[in-house]
Amino acid sequence: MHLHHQSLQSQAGFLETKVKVTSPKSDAVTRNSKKLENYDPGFVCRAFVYEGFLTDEECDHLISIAKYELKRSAVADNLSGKSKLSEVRTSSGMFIAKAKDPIVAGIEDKIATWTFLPKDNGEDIQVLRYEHGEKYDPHFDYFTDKVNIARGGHRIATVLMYLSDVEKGGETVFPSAEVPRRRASSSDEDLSECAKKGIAVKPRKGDALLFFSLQTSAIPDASSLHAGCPVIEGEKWSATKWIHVDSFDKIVGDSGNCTDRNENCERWAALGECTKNAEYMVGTPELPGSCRRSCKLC
Ligand SMILES: O=C(O)CCC(=O)C(=O)O
Repeated sequence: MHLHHQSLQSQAGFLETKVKVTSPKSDAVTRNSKKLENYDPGFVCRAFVYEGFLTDEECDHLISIAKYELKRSAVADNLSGKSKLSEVRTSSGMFIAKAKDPIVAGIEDKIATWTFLPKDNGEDIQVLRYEHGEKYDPHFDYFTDKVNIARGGHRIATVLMYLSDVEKGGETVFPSAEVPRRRASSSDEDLSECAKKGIAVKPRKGDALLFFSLQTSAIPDASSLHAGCPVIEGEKWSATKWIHVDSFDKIVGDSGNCTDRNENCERWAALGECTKNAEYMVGTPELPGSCRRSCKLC
């Protein structure tokens, strides 16, 4: 896991980039795009911070929609996939329906532009409030249960938008992330002890963090383990957009034979079997095939 900072020069263009890496040893590096030309060619970025991704108005708007609807946050049970309350996650939150209003739709457009991932693949934005001492312990955003993967497949990426500054604590930390090899040292006294246990991002109103939970080969990336550190002073507001590998909006009903009847369907479909072996994979309306879901017929 490497962390890049990007700054928004204009809403339309993301060309000018700045890289800032905050390390466990409290080092911080800022590189401009020129210096990046000499950067390690084997370098693979899996996390990015976009400075000023949201305007103050967008941040305040999300908070104003959420603030009277908050409920204690839940986590998904690893085996059953069912939602449950847990001391692992003590924030409060709520979901805002996709494209609820023009401002929300505009934020979703920006996320799609930044991530190159379709809007359909995203879940509703979840707004979270962390009060003093509240946190989210280290976890992965990809699922290990079958229930949650059924809709849209694995979560591939997360965009975490900070809607407020936090006086102390509340950082997002990646405890298993690889520390970049080349960096200058300078201290960052501001980080909490929790944040010093990994590569950390300090919440700043309007900034957004994008990280990938799957490797480029589509297998889960263990270095994406991350946590929301306890808030020590102040209050933290954030908004999360989880993005899946496939459409989260597509209705997968029990009816209409929209199912895979073989666990290899997805792999076969990726190998082109939906066309090469259409009789088995797709079938006909009278005699539906075995991999209609993976062949994207529904
Ligand atoms: O609030 C944070 O910094 C982390 C939130 C998080 O891990 C999540 O929403 O998946």
